Amino acid sequence: MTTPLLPGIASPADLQRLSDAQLLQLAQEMRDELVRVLSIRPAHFASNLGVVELCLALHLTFDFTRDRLIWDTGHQIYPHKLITGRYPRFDTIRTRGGLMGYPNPAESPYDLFMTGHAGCSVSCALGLKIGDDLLGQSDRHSVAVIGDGALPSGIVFEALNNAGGLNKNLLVILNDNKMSICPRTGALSRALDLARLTNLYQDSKRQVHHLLSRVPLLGGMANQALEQMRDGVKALLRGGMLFEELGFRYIGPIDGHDLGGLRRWLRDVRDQKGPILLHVLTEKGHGVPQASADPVTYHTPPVFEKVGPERTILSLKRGGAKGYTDAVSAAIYKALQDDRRVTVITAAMCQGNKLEKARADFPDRFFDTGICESHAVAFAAGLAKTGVRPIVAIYSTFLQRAFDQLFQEVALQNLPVTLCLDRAGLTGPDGPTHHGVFDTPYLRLFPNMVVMAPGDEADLAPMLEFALKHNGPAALRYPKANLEKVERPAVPVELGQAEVHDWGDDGVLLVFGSLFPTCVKAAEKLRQEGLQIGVINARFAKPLDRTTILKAVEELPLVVTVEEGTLEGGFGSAVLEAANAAGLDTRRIVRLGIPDRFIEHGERAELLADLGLDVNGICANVHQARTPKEEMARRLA
Ligand SMILES: Cc1ncc(C[n+]2csc(CCOP(=O)(O)OP(=O)(O)O)c2C)c(N)n1
Repeated sequence: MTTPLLPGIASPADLQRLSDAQLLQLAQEMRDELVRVLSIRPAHFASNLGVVELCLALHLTFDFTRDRLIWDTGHQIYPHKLITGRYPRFDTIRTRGGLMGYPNPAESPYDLFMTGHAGCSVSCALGLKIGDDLLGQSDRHSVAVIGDGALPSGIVFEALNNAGGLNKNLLVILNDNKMSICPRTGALSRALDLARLTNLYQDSKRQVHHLLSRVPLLGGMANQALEQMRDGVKALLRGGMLFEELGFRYIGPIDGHDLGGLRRWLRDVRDQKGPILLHVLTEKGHGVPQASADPVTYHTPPVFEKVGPERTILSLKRGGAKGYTDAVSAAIYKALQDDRRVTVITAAMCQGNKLEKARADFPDRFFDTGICESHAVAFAAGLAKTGVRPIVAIYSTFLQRAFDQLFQEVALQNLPVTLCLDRAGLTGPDGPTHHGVFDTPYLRLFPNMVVMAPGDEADLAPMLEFALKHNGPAALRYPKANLEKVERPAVPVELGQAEVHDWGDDGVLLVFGSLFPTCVKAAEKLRQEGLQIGVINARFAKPLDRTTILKAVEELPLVVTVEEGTLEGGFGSAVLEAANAAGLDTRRIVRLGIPDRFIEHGERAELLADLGLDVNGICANVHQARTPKEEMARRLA
């Protein structure tokens, strides 16, 4: 039996003493470790399997204690974690207190930025390069690795344009596996396919260019024929020409699973001058047959059973309970059925938003823009202007990339764009890059914008219906959580109207969105403890139901606002502002929500409990809020 090598890799320096055969063994072991750990925990899988050789080749060629490496998005960083001293803790990945599923500078100096949003690698790598140069450290190399899914993000082209213009030494590695999460979309994907087809390697390309440059510019027919030939050959090289025109030297495509070849190419480009784009072809899910055959499912598969050394997966264990995403996807489907004007737009998250059925059945009214959130929102504005009713189905955290489009193209024009904000709240194991906790403040900033949150499953469909009828922009935010329902008579959704679930003499929980069922349970518990605390399902953060809310602040001894979002400028702030503007005593208002710090990763329920946003936490907060200040001071003394 061969001795395992992975446990002996404490840092990339240890790779240097391995033979070629041992490096291949190590690649196998890294894949085995990915399969072992990720079979028991949902996480990014196929993308990581695909970059094992690329990761090894990069660390063998560069010294990232000085050189700079940015993995775009960061979801494919697991092999990098395995060989940068984190193998012993790899078991803990994506659990509370354990390793993060994305780059994290607090874990390792080999991770430069904490990222999880796509498209920033080239900009950051360029900034690093120029900063190092300015500080007299121009020997440091800068490398960005970006997937073909992330490549079409607008910011990437802003960075390529800037880098090509500055003509700095920058290496961009295009990790082309033909996939985003779903199959990639857009014209750029065709250009990359073409580059794949030509399959010309750098040497032969150089020869062709050399030959072409020597074609003399003759007059008449001969010249015409030669020019046509030149255009024909150039057309063959078209996949890379896009980058060449942006000032990059395009090299490739090369095989991303041939470790020896990768190392040779990287050594070659490492010492060349100017911006270079190295096109590397990889297979998403490489080494696990089911994952490479179905990379969409295996992008982030549920827990699975595996057997044998061939890494054959026996079965996927899918979760049973339905979530908010399911209910919204069903409501969107129904809206598409009911109204020919309804369209749905996703920025590369068709699978995450469960829109596959809409994509299949309404191909002319379904649009996947790729990872281009800002475009998706402005595009929706264009659609809305014509009379079409666009729904942008988007994760709360990714909508941040479209802040200015929300302002100008949507809110300023008062266009009826419906924003369905999935994963609004604490998203769990993805952590700070993915928690959707900032949308309420950044949406409620803008005049014309309606900001809603369903209190439970029953609110969802009526809220979407309301948004589609409303003559202006409207957003609804809902969590990454199983559906919950508070049994009660239906109360129609009306603009700026809260739903009074019950009124309590001792105070009220005024809740915006996902924690409504939790608040109902907390109120029951408080009742058993002798307190009459009511619950109001606020439904709207903008416009606020001033009548109901100000009445509560005026008449009740305590109003506790509750939201699964940041307290900085959130729903609670809106309530404080309204009460203050009405000249009411705001000391009766207590706000519960996410404090002003980035929240780590962990299960949503764990994080909510940590933050005092579960039943016990809310009850404790109510008791504390009722304790007179003098009594608190005495207890603390
Ligand atoms: C701004 C932003 N939008 C959407 C996502 C969700 N997302 C994570 S990975 C991914 C696909 C990335 O594809 P690619 O860059 O080709 O990497 P691959 O997984 O194929 O290796 C998407 C859409 C994200 N992380 N960031």
